[in-house]
Amino acid sequence: MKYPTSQQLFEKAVQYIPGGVNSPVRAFRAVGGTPLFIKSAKGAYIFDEDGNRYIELINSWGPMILGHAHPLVQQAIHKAVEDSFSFGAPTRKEVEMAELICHMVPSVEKVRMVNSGTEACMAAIRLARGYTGRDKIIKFEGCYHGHGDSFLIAAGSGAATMGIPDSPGVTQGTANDTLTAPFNDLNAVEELINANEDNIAAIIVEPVVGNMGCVLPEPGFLEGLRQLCNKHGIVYIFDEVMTGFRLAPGGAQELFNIQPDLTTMGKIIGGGLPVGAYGGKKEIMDCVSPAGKVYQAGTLSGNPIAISAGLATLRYLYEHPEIYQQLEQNTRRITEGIRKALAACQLNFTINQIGSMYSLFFTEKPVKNFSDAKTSDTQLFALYFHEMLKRGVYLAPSQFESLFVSAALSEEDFLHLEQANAEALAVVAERISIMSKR
Ligand code: KE4
Repeated sequence: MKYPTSQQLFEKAVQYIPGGVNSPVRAFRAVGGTPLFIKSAKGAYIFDEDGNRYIELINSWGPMILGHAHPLVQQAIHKAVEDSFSFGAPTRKEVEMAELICHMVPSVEKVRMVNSGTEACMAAIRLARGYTGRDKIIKFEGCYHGHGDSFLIAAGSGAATMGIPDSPGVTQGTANDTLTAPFNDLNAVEELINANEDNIAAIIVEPVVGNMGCVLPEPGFLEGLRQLCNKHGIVYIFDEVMTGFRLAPGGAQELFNIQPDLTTMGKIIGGGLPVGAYGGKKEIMDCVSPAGKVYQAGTLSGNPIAISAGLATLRYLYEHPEIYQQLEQNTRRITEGIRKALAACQLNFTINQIGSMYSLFFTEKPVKNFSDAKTSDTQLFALYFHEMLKRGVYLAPSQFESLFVSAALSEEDFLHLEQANAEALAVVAERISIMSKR
């Protein structure tokens, strides 16, 4: 039987699904061409419906830190399905998951499981508002905290990729309660606080940003936000949906030694299945229903299959902390190869990297906030993206996304990546040379 190709599937998909995809950034709108329809994945590789194999540097936007279909995670899922799929009642596994998260992330004294990072972030700001009795929140331009209305203001990730950082459908009333500042700009935050004294419930930040591409906090920035939150009674929320359990067993807050009041989590804690979570100080979390009055609920929250996949993943990371050094080395190996290729082509583009996250920005400026990131040449990025795809490497189809390196890459994969980057960036350099002669 001849199976439909990605092209045929996409032509059909657009008849039934908006834009043919169930999440916008997958549509290749920013890079052009037909999105790949993925058939399977294993370790460091994904396989599309046309029988092509790619080395994978998206890893489902973060969850597949161990690589795809890790045997331990697979076994945990297979075992869990034997006991049926969903009960809508408390289970032993949810207690084990909560205990493990609290152990790995000490600032989290209590935690509530939900089904996505969006849910976790929506719940966290509702909780901050309920706890403080205040209305406004501060977020940062280019940061993305899911598609909750309050966050689709100057949002990064797919919203930035699609050129709609401020989405239609978000009411002015909602937008009025979301204040924004440039990432890494403490003065701008202080000005917002002074202009809205005693009415700011929370500051929510990606401690390392993934959603404008990978952007690191400047020294003192995260600590400065901590001090401002202490001084003004503001709830400090680390959105660690991406960085949690990726940058260290305890996430970015372990790496930077900062204690937020609340942390939102997702991706890795589901091991590839739909899981989110929010947690933090007992005093704040005990305001969540039914312990307190801040309402939040979910039919599939704590789903036993998803929790089993997440538990297997987290337990492996907890029991093998050496993996984080390996991930850092793997990622530096890739970025060093890119630096070599850029130098060989006399290109001076910017690379940001931390742990197993990195981005190559097609700009010569340092990238420390969203304005810097937007100086990138997205046309050159699109050319690079497709040149890498041709060479069997699957990158995020947007300049405004971080890449995620898994532990599954082999020596052969590193050599392949180095060669592909050298060739793809030579094509980019050639294009620049042609353009400059016009
Ligand atoms: P989800 O609702 O997509 O599980 O999580 C939302 C979210 C919250 N916070 C951060 C820091 C995030 O990165 C995300 C989601 N990340 C994007 C990738 N940039 C998900 C990919 C997509 O939207 O398809």
